[in-house]
Amino acid sequence: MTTEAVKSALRRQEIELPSWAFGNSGTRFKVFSQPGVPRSPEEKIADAAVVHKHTGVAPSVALHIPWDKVDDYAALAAYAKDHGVRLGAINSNVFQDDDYKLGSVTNPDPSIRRKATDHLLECVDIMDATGSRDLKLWFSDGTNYPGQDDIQDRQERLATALKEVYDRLGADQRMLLEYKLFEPAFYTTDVPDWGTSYAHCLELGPKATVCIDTGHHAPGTNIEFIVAFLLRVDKLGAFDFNSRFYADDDLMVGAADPFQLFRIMNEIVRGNALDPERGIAFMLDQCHNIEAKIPAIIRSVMNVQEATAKALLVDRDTLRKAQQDGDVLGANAALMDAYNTDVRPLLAELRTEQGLDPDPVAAYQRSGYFEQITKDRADGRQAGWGA
Ligand code: LRH
Ligand code: MN
Ligand code: MN
Repeated sequence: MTTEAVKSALRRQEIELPSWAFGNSGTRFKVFSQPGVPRSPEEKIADAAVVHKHTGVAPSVALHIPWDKVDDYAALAAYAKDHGVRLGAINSNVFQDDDYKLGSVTNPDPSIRRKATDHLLECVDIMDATGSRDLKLWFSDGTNYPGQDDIQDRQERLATALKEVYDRLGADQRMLLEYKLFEPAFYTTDVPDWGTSYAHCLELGPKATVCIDTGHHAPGTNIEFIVAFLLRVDKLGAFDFNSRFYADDDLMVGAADPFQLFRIMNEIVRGNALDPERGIAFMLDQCHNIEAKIPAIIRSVMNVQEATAKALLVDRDTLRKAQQDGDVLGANAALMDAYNTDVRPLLAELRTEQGLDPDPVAAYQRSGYFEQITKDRADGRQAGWGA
């Protein structure tokens, strides 16, 4: 690919920001508060717009309901538009009510299953108002002890609820089914892996696809293989990007394992799946517990861009030839050459061409935005993970 072609692909790239990453967060031991943190969905959107302003590639914000509950979602979409961004995926939340102790859509109690499914349907109503394309579902449902509930019945209950919500989707709306190995359930989880998600999506139809959260696997899982498999069968819908050292750490994407991120983006480029037209949503799903949030999100966006630039630089002809010749070392070298390229000058040049500062973090630090929000948001209740 020529440098111009690489730049043009990078210019079209889009990365979606999670509203909740701008709120306070922590672990189950402590939630830390930071100065200037948003107090409302509008302020989260304003912060996301600042990330977009400095990077140029983050034009949408995902909402989490009810964390981002407002009376008028159409007005919230208009607010986003006024700030130069749009509302993205609607994330459902059926994991924080006392009612969901034994599960949401897989709960043994039909009235709780009804309540959970109604929430998912309400999220589709919200999508109608915001113009969002994607409904993202993640279920904390599972059990802690062998025998606690019937595993097969729970799969049946899950399929029933998914079908009801799937049937409610509009022509241009989609369902993303996210999986996670464990946590908060410790024995069984009802959607624990990509295979389970894929099987349910297949049963549902073309509007249901898998969401890969990079922090939701057993250690050592080959995520790029999952990407390759799902791309081939057109069932990859989205990523929740973040990085992890141990479990669902939700650290900045590219921080723990930039090589893994490159390998994932390499499959995306290989499968011609980078362009927004292809319909794969590249979202962040992170928590910035101890670091300043806005610059951490800018850094995360840049990390995705760097991995993408390296993947675009892979010499596909050389790689293909080496693969066909059985040249193991040559093929590996073709990949590593691209990975080991310093793409920061290329990205700085691209930003300058786009009228952006070549160093988005420095530009943000100089902008005075942090000082301003620290003053403006001194009073009132800050948004937190879970509120
Ligand atoms: C679950 C998860 C899911 C939720 C988000 C807050 O661990 O990754 O995507 O919606 O965290
Ligand atoms: Mn996630
Ligand atoms: Mn997670």
